Amino acid sequence: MTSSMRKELLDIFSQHEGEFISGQKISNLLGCSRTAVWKHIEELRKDGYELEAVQRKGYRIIGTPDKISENAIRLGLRTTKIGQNIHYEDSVDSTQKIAHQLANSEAPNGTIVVSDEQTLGRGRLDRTWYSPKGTGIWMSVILRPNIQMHKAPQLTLLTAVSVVRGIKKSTGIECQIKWPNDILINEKKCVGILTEMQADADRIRAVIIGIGINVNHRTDHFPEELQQIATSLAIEKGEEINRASVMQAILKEMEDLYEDYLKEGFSLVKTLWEANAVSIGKRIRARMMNETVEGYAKGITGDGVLLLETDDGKIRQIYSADIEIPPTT
Ligand code: BTX
Repeated sequence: MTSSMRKELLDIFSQHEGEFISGQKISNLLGCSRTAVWKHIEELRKDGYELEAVQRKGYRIIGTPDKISENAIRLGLRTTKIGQNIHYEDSVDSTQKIAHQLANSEAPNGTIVVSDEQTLGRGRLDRTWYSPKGTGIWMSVILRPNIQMHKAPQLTLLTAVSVVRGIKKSTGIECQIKWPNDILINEKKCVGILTEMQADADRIRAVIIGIGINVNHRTDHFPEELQQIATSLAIEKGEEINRASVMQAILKEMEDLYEDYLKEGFSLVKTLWEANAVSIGKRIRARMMNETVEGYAKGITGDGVLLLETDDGKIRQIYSADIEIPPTT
């Protein structure tokens, strides 16, 4: 079966999710014989899709393989912009790098770059992000918001909220956000978010949001230095998780929240973010480039800046830092 035929067939199933579609209807839509339809269905089964076939009703998909190919992401994706243009590769150095190139060549708002593996996944401040093959979600989303440049960090917080809500909806797992960009489960890091920008002097051309999610890693999959601090959705849930469904749920949350944000501003994101943040109301230590400050995390400003009350009662605005929650004595 050609890949375009497979895509068309998956599109048909996607448009009728959960319903049976008769072999005759599929043959009409694809413009091929009933025998050819049967062969295409067998090909999908070989690809790992579980199809139920019932006489006089037809076929329906009841299980999808844990693949994050373009087709797998598309089947069941309920967005209209974010994720509609998918750039997928089996292996890349960093999806951020490709997304920057695509953003430079006019890729539309909502384009996503996804890979099954990253050989040089990037974290903040030139740190590395461990992104082995077949286990995680490694993706970059290109947005082209018409907002003032200083507001771009709000999109990191918007993404964190979307990821937490998408993971909850697709797996039932509750995550917490640690300002500004870590997502933790039981105090271990499961997701990292990296926001970068392409801008002219006074205008954002593109915001490129990298999202890395440990999905099906077992503890011994992580390098030793990460085993105590990192976790995956599968470790926390105790079962393998379908990466495409998690990705689809996140993209849907992100699109809905992004539309609200562009219309109404930051207030909904702020409320949802604070409701899911682990550090707010707690004593924290903020490690910055040149100093470390301790105090109580009071909340975030409308611009997504962290407010920290130090022991002498002063409020510090923290723009960029690594946050630790010191053990209580
Ligand atoms: P960060 O700088 O906050 O976190 C990086 C730190 O997290 C590392 O120094 C290491 O201690 C730890 N770490 C590395 N890999 C993992 C992992 N898989 N799980 C848990 N902890 C880890 C966070 O940066 C931003 C990461 C963004 C990753 C995405 S993936 C798609 C996109 N492409 C790309 O190159 N980066 C982004």
